[in-house]
Amino acid sequence: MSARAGMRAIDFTRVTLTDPFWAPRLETNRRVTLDIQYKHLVETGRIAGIDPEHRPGDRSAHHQFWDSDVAKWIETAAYSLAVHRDGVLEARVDEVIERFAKLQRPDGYMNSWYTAVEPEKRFTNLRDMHELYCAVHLIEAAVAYHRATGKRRFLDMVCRYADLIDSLFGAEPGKRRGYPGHQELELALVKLYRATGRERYLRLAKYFLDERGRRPHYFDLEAEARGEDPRAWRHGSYEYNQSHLPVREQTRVVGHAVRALYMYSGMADVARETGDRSLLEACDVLWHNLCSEQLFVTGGVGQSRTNEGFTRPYDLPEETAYCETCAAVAFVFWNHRLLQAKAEARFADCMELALYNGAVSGVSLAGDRFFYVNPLASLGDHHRQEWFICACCPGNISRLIASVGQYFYSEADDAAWVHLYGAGRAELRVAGTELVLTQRTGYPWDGTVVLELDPARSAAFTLALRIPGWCRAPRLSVNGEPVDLGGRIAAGYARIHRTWNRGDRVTLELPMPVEGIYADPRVRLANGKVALRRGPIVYCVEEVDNPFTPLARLALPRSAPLEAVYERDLLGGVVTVRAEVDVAVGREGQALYAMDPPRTERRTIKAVPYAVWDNRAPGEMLVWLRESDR
Ligand code: FUB
Ligand code: ZN
Repeated sequence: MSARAGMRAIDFTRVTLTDPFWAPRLETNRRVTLDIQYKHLVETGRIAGIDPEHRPGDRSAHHQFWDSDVAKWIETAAYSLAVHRDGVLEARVDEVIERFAKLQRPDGYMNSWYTAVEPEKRFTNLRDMHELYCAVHLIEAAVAYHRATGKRRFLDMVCRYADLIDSLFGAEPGKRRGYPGHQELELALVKLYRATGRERYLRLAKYFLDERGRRPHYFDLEAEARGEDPRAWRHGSYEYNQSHLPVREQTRVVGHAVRALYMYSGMADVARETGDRSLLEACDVLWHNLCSEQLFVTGGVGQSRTNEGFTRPYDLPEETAYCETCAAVAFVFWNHRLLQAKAEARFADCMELALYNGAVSGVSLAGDRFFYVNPLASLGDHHRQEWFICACCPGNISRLIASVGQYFYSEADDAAWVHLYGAGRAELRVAGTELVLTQRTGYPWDGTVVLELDPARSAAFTLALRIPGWCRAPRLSVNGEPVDLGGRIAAGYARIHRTWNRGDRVTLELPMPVEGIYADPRVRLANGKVALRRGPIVYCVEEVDNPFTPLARLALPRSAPLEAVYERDLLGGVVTVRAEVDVAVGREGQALYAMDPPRTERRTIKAVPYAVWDNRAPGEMLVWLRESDR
């Protein structure tokens, strides 16, 4: 089998999850989140705001990217409808689509802000105004809805809009050489191309990437045409939206994290469709730069609130970590795409890290509250909220959860790839036959995975099983016969090539002791500290379990045994970690500073998965624990 062997992503509808982690979240997403998101869209005026007559000219009653919030809800609804028919939900979506149909102008244009509020200013400020970003989400929603229901109406509407955009922007004479100020249209156009087969959408996606960062700079010209001084832009450098350089020359991750990661995802998509290796090579350099210098231990991305994005190498703060939910979601998107392109488990490792930690922390267990910002420490004042004025994150985490099955497997002509583990069933097509792959496992709480293969007919192919980067001592057996993994693992996947028959059974054991994780010493704030991880799950301590604040008082001895305990009734059923720690004791009545160190007392701490923090009594939270030498 070749290194990549034509790995193809699969549709999430071919995967049914019955695991203890995602299955309940899928259910909650469908039953609760979709409904309450719709309620917020209605109550905040976002649905009414689609109406072209909606308070024309009244800025205060509208927001420039409301359309995207509504569209992400449609996309989530579509994913849900694809696997769970629901006439009420479908009728609700159809009604919203009809509102967009009424909004759409005869030339195809479809944007509520510029129709109701600033009709004379269409496409005059791509840099700031999210006009093309709103188009993205309409396209993604329409593609998903068409796929789920077979209905063409919305898809045809967005095609007309994309055709208009294509007629206006491009390198051809007479077109404007603009590109999105908030990237993502690149990846949406590839989706539209795949859904329709129309090459013009792929060409346009490629154009947007090729054009970005060229001189003269489009955003300068556009600002001057508006009578503005481009140098007065509040974000200063074009690093903010990654248009400071042509995309193939970018080697460092800079600027707004969500913009960057959507753009890198689009680069991977266009590379895949066009065979343009230079885009993939640029992605590789950027990925390495991000993962070796600026990735949080939770899979969160983007350190700073100021630019909602990247700062400096090894600047990975705790309390002030921004880690927008959307950025973790986009990081999953990007890794998934690079994984298909390169078939290397490092991308699946990152995908898993973000999925189980820094992305899914974005929604409460009840499915009704959301984090925009996902810090690694809290003094007790950071909580999920019902909704936001800038509500990009709720719809992003819900669309990710609703389609999470796609991240588990890929297929190729001669191989079935398993990237993630979790109880459930997948329908794949390999070596010319249908293959039902069933996983029996308690993952992520237990590392034993039994895979049953049911090919429609016996067939020779490779079963490629990811050996997670966190696992030190994997073991494998086929039909009870131990398999020596030495020499079988390539790029992080154990590859078993044989003729597979109905009922064949592979057992993969991924021992998951609780481990201490240490940061590169250049990460200033993590020096002398340790984070706890078990399998794919990163832990934190919360005040509600450990009532000795400030939690910074505790120190985990390096030699302390770390005990994992499954608690069925806690936080939906999780493995917690217990350890004995030293807690510095306050010296009431004494001076602020003294010549003697404080006394310490031994206490037992309990750590819970980071993803589920802030689901109980509010209080302090900490990921990085001080470590002592004892
Ligand atoms: O600007 C649109 C979205 O809102 C971005 O992706 C998020 O970072 C937030 O700024
Ligand atoms: Zn967001």
